[in-house]
This record gives sequence, C-alpha cells and structure tokens, in this order.
Amino acid sequence: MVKLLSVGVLLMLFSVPVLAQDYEDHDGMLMNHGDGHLMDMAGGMVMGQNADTLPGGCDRISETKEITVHAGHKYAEKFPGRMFAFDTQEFNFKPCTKLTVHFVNEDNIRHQWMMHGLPKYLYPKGMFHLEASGPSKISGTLILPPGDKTYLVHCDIAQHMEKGMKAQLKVGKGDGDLPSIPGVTAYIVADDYKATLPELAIKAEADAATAAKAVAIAPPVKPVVKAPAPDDSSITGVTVIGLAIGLLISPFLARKFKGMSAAEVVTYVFDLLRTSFDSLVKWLASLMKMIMANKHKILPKK
Ligand SMILES: [Cu+2]
Repeated sequence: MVKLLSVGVLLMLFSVPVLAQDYEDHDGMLMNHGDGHLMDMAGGMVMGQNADTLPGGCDRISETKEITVHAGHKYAEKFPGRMFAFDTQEFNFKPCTKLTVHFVNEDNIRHQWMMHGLPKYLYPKGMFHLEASGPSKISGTLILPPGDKTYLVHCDIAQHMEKGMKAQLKVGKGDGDLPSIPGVTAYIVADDYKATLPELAIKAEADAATAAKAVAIAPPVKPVVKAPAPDDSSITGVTVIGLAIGLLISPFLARKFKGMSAAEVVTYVFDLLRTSFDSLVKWLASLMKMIMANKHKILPKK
C-alpha cells in the first residue's frame, strides 16, 4: 500500500512540469511604458509597437494582416547544422500593411522576433521587436513603410541568428535577398553534410598525399639571389636624428598649430618645406661658389 502511494506521489510530481508546459499568454499582462514599448514581469516584451501612425509616404493602410510565427529548436531540425529557427523564413507584404505578429516561443529559453531597418522617426532604433521567455505567446502590431525593401528579421540572443533563427520580410518586391536564411538563401559559411566523418578523413588524407607528391615532383626552386641589405646602421642614425629633431620642434609645432584647421596645418607644413628647400638650395649654391672660388685660387698655385 505504501509502495502504491509513493508511486502515485512520484507520478503526480512528474506530471506537474508536463502540465506547466502550457503557453503563457503575455498579451493580457503587458504594461505600456510609452513609445510603443510594452513589457510584463514574466519576460514578455514588445518594442516599436505602432498601430495607428502612418509612415511617411503611406496615404492609408493598404491591408490589415495577422500572422502567427512559431520559434523553437524543433523548427531547425530540417536545416542541417542549425539549432534554432522560426517556422517561416520568408514573409511578404504590401507596402503600408498594418501587420500584427503573434509570436509563439516553443522553447524553454528566450527568443525574439526582431525586425530591423524601419524608419527611425517612427520606430525607435529602426526596430520592431517581440520577445518572449520560455514557452509563451506575445503579440505586437506595426505599420510597414512604403517602397520595395527587404527587412532582416532575427533573434538577437547571442548566436541564435547564426544558429538559424533568421528570416527576411519583403515589403513590395523587396530589394534583394539576405544571406544565410535557412532553406531560402546560401549560407555564407557552408557546411558539408553529404559525406560522413570517416569518408571526410579518408579524403583529407588523400589530399595531403597528393599535395606531398606534387612537392616532390616539382623542380627545385633556384635560390633567389638576395640583394645586399641596406646598411642598417645608417638608417638607425637617420632615424635617431629625425626623432631628435621631431622631439625638439614638436612643442613649437603644437603651439603653432593650436586652433588651426587640418587644411591650414597642411598649407603651413608645405610652406615650411618649400622655404627650407629654398634656403638649402641657396646654401648649396653659395657652398659651390666658395669651392669654385677656392679651386680657382688653388689651381694657379699648382
Ligand atoms: Cu532566440
């Protein structure tokens, strides 16, 4: 009898988590924080809610649509190598559609349905964002802008997008496709799941053997005659002198350039260079003259 009772208690204990798996509905519990930001204490959040302001360029709401998007690990099973996904990877709506999204998170972790690239004057940070912790449902409404554009929709939790929770929403004809949308566009980093691991290992070994053979067959490469290395000591000397001069004149330059624009500084530097070049030429000319004069003086004596 005690045995039976304990089995009953155990069964009840195990059934509690199963019963608790019901989806929490955030929609009735959300508090409005203004600016289209709604939140509740259970981890539900809506940002960029806009049910009544028309985006610029929309004369009226063209259509009113409602969609339900599911999110969870199980939707990624058909995409090899992915961990999370939405149940839909591509959405298409007419410009100026009033869209209500019911977002159902089916995992025991946090997921988001985050849309980017919306006009920032209407949507804070250009985003419309639904977020739900654990198995739950949350809903939000926005009005899509006019024009043909493709919007990124993803889950922004670290690595969830890279692991597959990524979609695109095309308004009108869209303006192209985004990469790495599971089942829609090619992955930027493609994985190969056609071969099994032992097959891949054999292939890698064969590749390595071929490469080794190619190296053995290739004629010996003539050693390239190296040009004599420039005298390092002279470079060091010049560098040291340059550094010393730089250090000496930098306080003067800093004072000189204070309050000058970049263009003015450049003009000043070029002017300075030109003046120093001129005086260098003059100095060389006079030096030459002096030498020549000396030559003339010396030559007759020889
Ligand atoms: Cu996620």
